[in-house]
Amino acid sequence: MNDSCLFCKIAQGHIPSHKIYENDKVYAFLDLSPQNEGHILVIPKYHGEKLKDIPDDFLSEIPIAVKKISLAFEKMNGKELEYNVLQNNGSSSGQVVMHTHFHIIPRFEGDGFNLHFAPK
Ligand code: DGP
Repeated sequence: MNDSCLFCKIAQGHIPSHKIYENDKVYAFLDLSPQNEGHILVIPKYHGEKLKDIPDDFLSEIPIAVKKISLAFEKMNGKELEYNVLQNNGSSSGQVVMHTHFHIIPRFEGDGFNLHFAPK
């Protein structure tokens, strides 16, 4: 963990967040600037800027956490959560917070949200 990193501080509870899920390797919380209702961030409890910096034993927990969160949503709401998982890797891809994180962006029929990756 890095004392000057925003997401390290959040994972350690030094900065408040709305926790969604946690285990010894990952922390998941609501995004402060949601792209859609219920936008969640999942981060490793290991400080590394980019995907390549994260040890496999932390990284491998991320998709498992995504699955657990989606199943918890389904159990609570009686319907399946549909979503995009997005990881901005590097500033030119849109990464602003330099602690590796994965966005879970819930999707709803007709929400008008348009993810497109083709260069302009
Ligand atoms: P990215 O552009 O991929 O680096 O996304 C960073 C995300 O982090 C962005 O969607 C907003 C979110 N964020 C930034 N600061 C905070 C914060 O202090 N708390 C929470 N919960 N989310 C934050």
